[in-house]
Amino acid sequence: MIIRRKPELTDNDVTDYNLYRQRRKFIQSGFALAAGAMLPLGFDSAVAAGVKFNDLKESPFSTDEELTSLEAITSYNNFYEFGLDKESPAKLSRDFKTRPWEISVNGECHSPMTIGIEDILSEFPMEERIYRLRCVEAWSMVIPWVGFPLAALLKKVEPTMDAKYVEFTTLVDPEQMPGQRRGLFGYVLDWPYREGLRLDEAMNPLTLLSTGLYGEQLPNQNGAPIRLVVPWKYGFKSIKSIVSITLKREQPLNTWQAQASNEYGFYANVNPEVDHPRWSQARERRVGEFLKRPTLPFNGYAEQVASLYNGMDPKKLY
Ligand SMILES: Nc1nc2c(c(=O)[nH]1)N[C@H]1C(S)=C(S)[C@@H](COP(=O)(O)O)O[C@H]1N2
Ligand SMILES: [Mo]
Repeated sequence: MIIRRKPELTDNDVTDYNLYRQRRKFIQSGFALAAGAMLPLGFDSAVAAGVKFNDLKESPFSTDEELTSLEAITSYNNFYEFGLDKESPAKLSRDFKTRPWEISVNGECHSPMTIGIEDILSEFPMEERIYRLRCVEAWSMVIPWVGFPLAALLKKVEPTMDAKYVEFTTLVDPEQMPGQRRGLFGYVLDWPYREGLRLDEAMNPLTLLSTGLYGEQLPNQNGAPIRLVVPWKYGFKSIKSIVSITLKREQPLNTWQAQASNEYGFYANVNPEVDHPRWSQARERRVGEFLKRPTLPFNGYAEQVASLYNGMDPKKLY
């Protein structure tokens, strides 16, 4: 499959995308004929050029908040394999090869498998889900992800009774990922980047494996060809460019926890009341906005996920 490079979009295109979404909602609400009659000719062709995924299901879990611009989502990134600042990933991941790509799903399961990205794209119906992403650094974005529930993939491998956790790892390839070359940035994580979820968190319908955003395949800097999105947790849990998913008996150690266990824990649920040791988590800056806004418990997803943590020490859940 040919991967097109992301065309440069303007503010105008973002507006178009918002219109495109509104129109699709309208059509789905049963007014297709009326909508067809009312919309100006040429509207479709004005936006369709940038849309790679067809037949996207729209998700009931989406927020209707205003989208962060594609420009911001693809130029302000955390992806340490491609550099330590926010601008480097877009530049240094430009030639990153995401085809062929395989993910191994293994560990405590009855039917382990290795599946290629093309099979993932054709086997799992893709949805558009508009989620907030909240970074521990106190900024946030609203991103129209394309993806499918992680639960659908995990069910395929049939977890055993002993599977209690899921571990994810990112590709290791220092040739392609300059951040993995010792010494180049003077600061190196213990690669591969690793993340973990409890099995019930992984099976929660909000937990998404994402293969795209803004209707197109994922840009490299956002974790192509496939990354995790766990909207009620800090952004570092949403691991990019995944090559393996392992069902485990024991709680896995994630990269940031291993790096600085005084600052990062396993659960990393967004909690405005528990400060990061070096700064407050009470407020956040939506990228593109000037004034900060209050941060919501569980990033606004408390209704769906707070019950996963009943009876647990809330201080442990940051
Ligand atoms: N492999 C890998 N995944 C990663 C990271 C990383 O450095 N490497 N950074 C994390 C952090 S801290 C955040 S906030 C999100 C950012 O995702 P975005 O660039 O798509 O906004 O990716 C997460 N996933
Ligand atoms: Mo982050």
